[in-house]
Amino acid sequence: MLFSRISRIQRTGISGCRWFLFHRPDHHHQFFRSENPLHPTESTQKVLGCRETFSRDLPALHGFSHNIHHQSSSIVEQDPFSLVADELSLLANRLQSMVVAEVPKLASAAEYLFKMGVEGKRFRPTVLLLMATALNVSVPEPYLSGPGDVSTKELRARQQSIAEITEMIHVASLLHDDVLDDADTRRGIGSLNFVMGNKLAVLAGDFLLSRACVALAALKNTEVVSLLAKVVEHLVTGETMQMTSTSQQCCSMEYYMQKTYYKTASLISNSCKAIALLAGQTAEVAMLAYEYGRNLGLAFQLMDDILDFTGTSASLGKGSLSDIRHGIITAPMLFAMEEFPQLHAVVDQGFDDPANVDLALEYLGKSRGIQRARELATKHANLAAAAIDSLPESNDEDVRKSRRALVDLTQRVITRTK
Ligand code: GRG
Repeated sequence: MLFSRISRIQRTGISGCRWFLFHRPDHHHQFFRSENPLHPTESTQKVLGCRETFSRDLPALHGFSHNIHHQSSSIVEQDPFSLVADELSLLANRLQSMVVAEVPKLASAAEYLFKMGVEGKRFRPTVLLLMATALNVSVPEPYLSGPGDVSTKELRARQQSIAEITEMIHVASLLHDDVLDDADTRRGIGSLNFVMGNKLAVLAGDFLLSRACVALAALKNTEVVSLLAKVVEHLVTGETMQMTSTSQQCCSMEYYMQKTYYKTASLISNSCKAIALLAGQTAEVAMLAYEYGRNLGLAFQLMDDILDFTGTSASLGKGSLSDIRHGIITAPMLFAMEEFPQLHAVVDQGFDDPANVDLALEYLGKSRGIQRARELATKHANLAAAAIDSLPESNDEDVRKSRRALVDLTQRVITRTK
């Protein structure tokens, strides 16, 4: 039998045509309507300064297998989230208290996405708290800052503060994003702009951002302040790149990866680096922390973009196919375009006409776009795991456990369904 199972999605296109997504045993995905043979294709992309070749086959992925990152240290005895569960609930309480505002309407707007039940996956704080423990290794002599050294407890509190700041910046960006996208849901509930209007949603985002700035300033570490200030610039740059892209930029993998770094990976990568800097770690260790976050963030967004095609709107908390319907061209479609250059003309026409959405999906179904995007996500997940494996050795069981959890997260990111 050609197809192993019918996917979760069974969709009626806007134009009225019915779409079924099949998962095939060979991991090709196919939107039902065509079974055309697939053509090998190869393209070279420049991603964030390094040239990489993405080919139909995998050897081009710099020797990184697309299979699960196998190594002795990746045996996971505990769910990564449960390892930091106590600290995550402290963080939830602290976030609630940090967004208390003088004006009641602003307070209720600002705490909207911090309420129990709509707190999101807490993916970023989990990574950062695990990273804090993973880097809990002695710092070489020249890096010790002398009498000003903070106690272990104080250091942990400062690193927890980075996790809180990161989550506040993240939620602020979600609030602004929903206004820009005119979204009516977020995390399965009405978006703040939908419930309270655009003006209050923008102000609530600004308020969260300002509270994050206050907390950041309190750390009195200018390097960390400038890292996170840069992140906010990147968020705005990435969003603007997406909003203003020309049709040539829309079809460029390099542009897409740069935008993806700005919109998603910069926050987690620079926050990971901040965790290392606060611990007084060496530049090399800080860079490995950054590389872990960068590659994890890229893998995370690539999967998000795949799930926008393959997931259900219930599990994503937003309408499926929302990217393409908003004219946002992501990795699966970019890879499909390499196999079917005719797609360029469809993209150029835009997706206001639902028939164009259906046509693009038809090409995507015939292509290896979903599979190649998945392979790229896997490559970045493996690079993230490799960064953890390159950290200085430690015999401390907590450190090792957190590192295994960070490696485990790289695999969870690429196997997640929501
Ligand atoms: C106000 C800082 C600020 C920025 C304004 C609008 C904008 C500029 C940037 C948008 C950035 C953005 C929303 C990027 C998408 C990032 C992303 C992958 C969000 C989804 O993250 P999840 O799945 O969400 O972790 P949960 O709900 O689980 O927290």
